[in-house]
Amino acid sequence: MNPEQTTLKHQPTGEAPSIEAAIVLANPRGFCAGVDRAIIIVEQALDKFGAPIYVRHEVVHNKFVVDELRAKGAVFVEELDEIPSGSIVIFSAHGVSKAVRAEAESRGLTAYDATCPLVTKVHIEVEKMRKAGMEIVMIGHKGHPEVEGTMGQVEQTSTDDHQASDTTNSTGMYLVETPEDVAVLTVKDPAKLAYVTQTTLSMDDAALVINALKEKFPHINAPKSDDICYATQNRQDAVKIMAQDCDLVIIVGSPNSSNSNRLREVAKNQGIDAYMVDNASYLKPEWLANKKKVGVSAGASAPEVLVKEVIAQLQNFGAGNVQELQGVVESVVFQLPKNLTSAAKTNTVQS
Ligand code: 10G
Ligand code: SF4
Repeated sequence: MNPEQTTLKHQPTGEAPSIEAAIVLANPRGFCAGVDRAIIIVEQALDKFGAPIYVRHEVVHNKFVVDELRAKGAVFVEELDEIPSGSIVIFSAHGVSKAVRAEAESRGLTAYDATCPLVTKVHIEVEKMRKAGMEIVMIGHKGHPEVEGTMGQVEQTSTDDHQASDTTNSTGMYLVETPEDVAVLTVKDPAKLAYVTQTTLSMDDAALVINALKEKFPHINAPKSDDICYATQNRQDAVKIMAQDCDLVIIVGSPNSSNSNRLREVAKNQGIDAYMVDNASYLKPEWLANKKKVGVSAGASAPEVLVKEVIAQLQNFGAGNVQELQGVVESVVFQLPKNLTSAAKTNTVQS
């Protein structure tokens, strides 16, 4: 983006802050490779097969993205029994349990998988660990779809009526969120234990939980490579650096976006005001009062167009020039699912 364009276009019209605050933009911010891929999958499915295309759960946790796809013909559902047999379904970027995959098949649905490959990597890890006879502690947020999907990679026994998001179940997986959860955790055999994490956790909070696990279970096996993904790490690092020089931080992201919430916390933990907004209409002019530097970033599911609108609104409130910070350049690109790219187009218009 060209920061100059943004600064030239907007004249202050709102309640002016008492000091003109400069704006700094974090880098990297916004869409990660998994979100890019997931949106393209829905768009390509719509293009190839026509509407309706069913999507299990919000493909990514962003209202703007979901509304745009809905307008193009995507139908978002929470459960597969809302989908007519024979339809097309796309699994969200957060991943699904094995039970959901099996249900899609038994309901006669054609599934295209928008699960981020870095989430799939954790799924494979879980399967291997279980096959090696280990119990697994998952560090994650209860009720989040990624946690349900990852916990659901191991089979439940027929007598097990727990939900995949329960903190413990007979699958040999345990869910913990905090060091306090670790303190009360009991496992079958501490010598055969491993852990995995949700990909979008706060790196600092996860480190505390991992330390607690290592202290309590010194033989616990760590994942081969970090489960917290590159995009989460880069965005948190960038906000941390940016926030050191700011007295206000705005994160663009929807309320249900876990990684966006974590970015707001990272800024807040630096002892400054930090707010998360779904779009520019949520900004309040009084947030800028007496602020000298406003940092702006966006969660991995928040489109850049919303960042531009937030900058424009901050400038309407009286904020000044935009400075874009330098950061890690990301070049990760994921391939689309083979069954989608090889599928023949059926959405042909009859003449
Ligand atoms: O941060 P969460 O997991 O809530 O998801 P999101 O859709 O807001 O951002 C993209 C991240 C994922 C798809 C989870 S791997
Ligand atoms: Fe994939 Fe990370 Fe993006 Fe999640 S946040 S979709 S794991 S790249």
